[in-house]
Amino acid sequence: MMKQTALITGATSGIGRATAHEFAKHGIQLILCGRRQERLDTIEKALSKQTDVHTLNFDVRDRIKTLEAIASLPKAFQNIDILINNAGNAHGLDPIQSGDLDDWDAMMDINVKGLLYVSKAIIPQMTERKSGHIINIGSSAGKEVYPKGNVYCGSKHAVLAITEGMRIDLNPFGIKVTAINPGLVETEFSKVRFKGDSKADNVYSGYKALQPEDIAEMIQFVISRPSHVNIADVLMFCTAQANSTIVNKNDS
Ligand code: NDP
Ligand code: 8X3
Repeated sequence: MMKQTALITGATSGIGRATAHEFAKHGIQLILCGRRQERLDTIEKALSKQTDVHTLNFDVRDRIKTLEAIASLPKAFQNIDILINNAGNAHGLDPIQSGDLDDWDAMMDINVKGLLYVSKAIIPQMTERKSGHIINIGSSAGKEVYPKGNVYCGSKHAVLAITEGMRIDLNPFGIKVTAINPGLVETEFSKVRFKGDSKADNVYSGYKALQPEDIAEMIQFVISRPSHVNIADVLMFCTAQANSTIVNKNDS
């Protein structure tokens, strides 16, 4: 079988980085994207023993830079079989009446519009080849709104609607489209949400949260199904979490 190529956004941390490690184990050629070049270099160094790696440094909010970066790929990395739209974060946790406009811009621009810009750059080659698999990292927050989640939840509901739209429109081309929707995963997510405030330390304490590797293993499962099988939508919680608001913090 020909070597597969995957492009992962948000590969410098958390779920994206764990997915890069998981894919490398399976010999999948990697295009790793993010804004922090030093981290991309470190991951490239670690994984290039297992597979071929190319890094792209761009901010998904910048549509020109996004399109230019993907257009700059060397020939050996141009045919992308798997797109992991993962870059994103929550910014702030405030009631709607006191939310910060910069936080709102960041969430809509990165989680929603950034996902669209990256997809726009890659979908045409998939429709041309009549193959490909797009995996959008949504969230349980895309299925259930929680207090003070307002705009982050809105951005992830949008990711789910866009995922369904992609699946419909790309259906004639045999392209698979999947949403993976995790609950609480212990990454840098809460550090970013709380802008370095120590509130972030409490989010994953008192129970065993999902680890980024748990999501990466699910992604590997999803991409390795036979060609007639598409896992359309996955909701994943740690055992201690029942929904967006109920977490049993006494189970550890
Ligand atoms: P991390 O903060 O650990 O990773 C976020 C990644 O996104 C980083 O690699 C970061 O790279 C990248 N990123 C952020 N902003 C931009 C930008 N403007 N341009 C390019 N890349 C960007 O968080 P997670 O791994 O947890 O988050 C990954 C995805 O999973 C997100 O979409 C998040 O919403 C989703 N998710 C997370 C959950 C959780 O509980 N952790 C649960 C459900 C979903 P860099 O800063 O180098 O650009
Ligand atoms: C991340 C999970 O519950 O913090 O999307 O929104 S949550």
